[in-house]
Amino acid sequence: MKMTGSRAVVEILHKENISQIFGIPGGVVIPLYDELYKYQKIKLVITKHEQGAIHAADGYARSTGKTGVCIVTSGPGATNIVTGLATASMDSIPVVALTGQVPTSIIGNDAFQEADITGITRPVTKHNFIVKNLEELPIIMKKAFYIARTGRPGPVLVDLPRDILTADIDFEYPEKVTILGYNPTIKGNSRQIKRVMETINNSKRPLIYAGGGVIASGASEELRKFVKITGIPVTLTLMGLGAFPGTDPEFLGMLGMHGTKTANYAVDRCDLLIAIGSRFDDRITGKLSMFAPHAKFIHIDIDPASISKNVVIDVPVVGDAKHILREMIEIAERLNIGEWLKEIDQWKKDHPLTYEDDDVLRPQYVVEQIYKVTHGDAIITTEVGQNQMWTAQFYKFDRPRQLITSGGLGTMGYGLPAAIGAQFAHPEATVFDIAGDGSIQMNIQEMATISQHELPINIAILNNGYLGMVRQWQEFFFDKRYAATCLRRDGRCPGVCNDPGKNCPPYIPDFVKLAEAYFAIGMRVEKKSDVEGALREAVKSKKPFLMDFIVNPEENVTPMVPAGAPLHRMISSREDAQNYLLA
Ligand SMILES: Cc1ncc(C[n+]2csc(CCOP(=O)(O)OP(=O)(O)O)c2C)c(N)n1
Repeated sequence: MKMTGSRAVVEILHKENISQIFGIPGGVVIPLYDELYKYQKIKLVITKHEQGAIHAADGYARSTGKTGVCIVTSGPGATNIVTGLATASMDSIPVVALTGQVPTSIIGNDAFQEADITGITRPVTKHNFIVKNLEELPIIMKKAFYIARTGRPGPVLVDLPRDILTADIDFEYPEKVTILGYNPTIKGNSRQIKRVMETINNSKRPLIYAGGGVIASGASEELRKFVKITGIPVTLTLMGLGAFPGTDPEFLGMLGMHGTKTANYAVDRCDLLIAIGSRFDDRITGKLSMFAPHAKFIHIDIDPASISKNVVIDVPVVGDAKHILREMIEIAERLNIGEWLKEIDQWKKDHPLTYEDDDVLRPQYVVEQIYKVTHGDAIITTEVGQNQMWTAQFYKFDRPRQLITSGGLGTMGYGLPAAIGAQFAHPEATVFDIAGDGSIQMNIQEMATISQHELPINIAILNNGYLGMVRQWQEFFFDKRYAATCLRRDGRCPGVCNDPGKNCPPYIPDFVKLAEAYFAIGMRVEKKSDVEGALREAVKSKKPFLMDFIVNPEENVTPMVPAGAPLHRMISSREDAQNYLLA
């Protein structure tokens, strides 16, 4: 059928089952937005910043498992999504970003709003394309969606010059696509799987260390079954939280820099570490040469490039975690590891996650109350920093796709737009963005998107008046010099703060007034006894609701493994940090 390139793109989106798009229009993509307007069947959400659009598409993808889509204009529109592409890339999230481009005839002329976006984004996309010949449009789009969602998922960018969008094409969409050199392995090698099971059966102190790959492959149920049969304890990465129930007795908590002592001691002591859909990143391993020093390593991953990248693997299996776990379940049996489980139980008893239980309003308490009020059933997005770590520690995620957080890149400003994507995907769900007062300001403009669509998103700011996580590092490792981390209104701020929490001027901005300016409900909470009531009111309101929790300014995330230290070397205070530095 004859149609314009723009119309063809819209037809393709429909054929790819895309029902929701995020973006901001601009000169070169007007024809595409015009077709979307006429088409009506695809919901279009205009954010206030392109970074908001790509994070919303990413939040939509993480909360559903479907591919998220955003459409932005050329030049600044396109460059504004770079952080979002890198965020999705680091966490293996399927996103397709369509960018407008200046007409093919003037590419390279420094035309108005021209940016070489395929050049700029090559390192932060799984793949990218520019459509230079109209006939290639359908096959490139087919490849883009295929690459984004298969194998180890990731973001794909398609750059669409204006003349491609306006010219006529005899449109036909291919049913299938083959890409030379790209053929992800799904089924694991059966011999390797047998070796895995033999190695497991011969171990005395096995431990499963699972990550976001389990969620991406939809293998949570298989993981749970495998654990129920074998009795092997489980720890999860930040990206993996929810892949195994957070309330299950076999769960040891998150591992790594802010993991539980139990999980980190277990890694240190285990004789077999079974990595499933996780990639041994430095926040997990600590000092690489001392990571799991007594262990053999099994690694199950769809990405062959991840195997033996950071840690030499004894038994690798390349493939999809769901398929491989199913085969493992068929030959799995109960292990005789009572002594090991006893040791772990003792750590659990001796080292629970704690915080001071007094009259002070502490952020961990707020997260615990959010857990209580939402019955553990909310979709939670986070910003980055202490707020993110307290959420990971104190909200028990029982389901996959319940925690939506920027793990690999650690993108401040991610949580609010990601919450928009998640809420659109799950209109009935209770959605919270647990935020820091620094991060939330990086995409605060998306409050307008929330209000425009009357999304009942709950924003819980754990307001400590600092770029808290950086301040914590300054407290522990920089002699308490709070350089450039104070966010209060003062001649010296942001600058150097030596007077934390005492005689300080008010926080800036006034988040309650800001919420009101965006037609949301704003509430400041300063007392511990008011937390639960505020949360109940917010959830009940079913309206955009911002809570500004004024928490203890110098609260720290503990335990903490200092960067570069071995996992068992955890510290919990400035004093511990000093001893660590002196040792
Ligand atoms: C875009 C971006 N810039 C800088 C950083 C470095 N960084 C990591 S955590 C953090 C502080 C975050 O402060 P806030 O949002 O107030 O959260 P808190 O740690 O206080 O909970 C900073 C600046 C980052 N992760 N992302």
